Amino acid sequence: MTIKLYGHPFAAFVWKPLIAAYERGVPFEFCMIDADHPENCARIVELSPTGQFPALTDGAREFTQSNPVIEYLDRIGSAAPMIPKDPDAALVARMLAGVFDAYVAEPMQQVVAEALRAQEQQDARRVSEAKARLDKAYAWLAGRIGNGWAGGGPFGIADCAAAPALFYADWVHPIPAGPLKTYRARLLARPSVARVVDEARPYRPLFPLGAPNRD
Ligand SMILES: N[C@@H](CCC(=O)N[C@@H](CS)C(=O)NCC(=O)O)C(=O)O
Repeated sequence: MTIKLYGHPFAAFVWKPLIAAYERGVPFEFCMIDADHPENCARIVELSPTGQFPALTDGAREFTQSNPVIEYLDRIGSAAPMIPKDPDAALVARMLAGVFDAYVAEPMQQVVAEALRAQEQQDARRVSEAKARLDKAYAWLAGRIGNGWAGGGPFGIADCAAAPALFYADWVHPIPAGPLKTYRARLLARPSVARVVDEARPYRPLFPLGAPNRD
């Protein structure tokens, strides 16, 4: 059975299962969501309540939401899992993945979403509120990130969430120098993360704020 992963290579939440699949050597077929693939666009509407991606199918099994998709990939193959086996470590890993999703990736998406609107429809207050949320998240995370991976153990689901969240958040609202910025650099040096960054590179002209000339 072929695992199919639906998404777009530039999409932050799609990077998460891509990184997990590359980490664990899971083979899959990438189903591109764009105007050239109307069949995939029709399928994602069935798979996801809002048509947002990623989604994954494996025969009759269908999942959307990046974190459950990563958890499903843990069942395939024998490489180290993205969710630690230890229950306490697993809870911390899921918690941190949720923090990166809700408090870094989502405010980052809000800033980008405003930039995608026509100028007269842009909501400056929403942008400043999103940036204030990012500042709080940066400070909280900087106090918790050490010299290794997010959960303090091996690379895992929290790092899969952190990589795209911090990558794009730094573009919209730079992360101050310190442990979080250093962690972002550490993530970018990880081969699975470097691979998704490279695969997304051709799509940088889609970034509405003008992609900076750096990773
Ligand atoms: N909570 C979802 C978030 C998914 C999400 O925001 N996906 C974005 C791409 S990063 C999307 O589908 N954007 C296209 C759209 O909203 O139409 C998850 O964890 O998968």
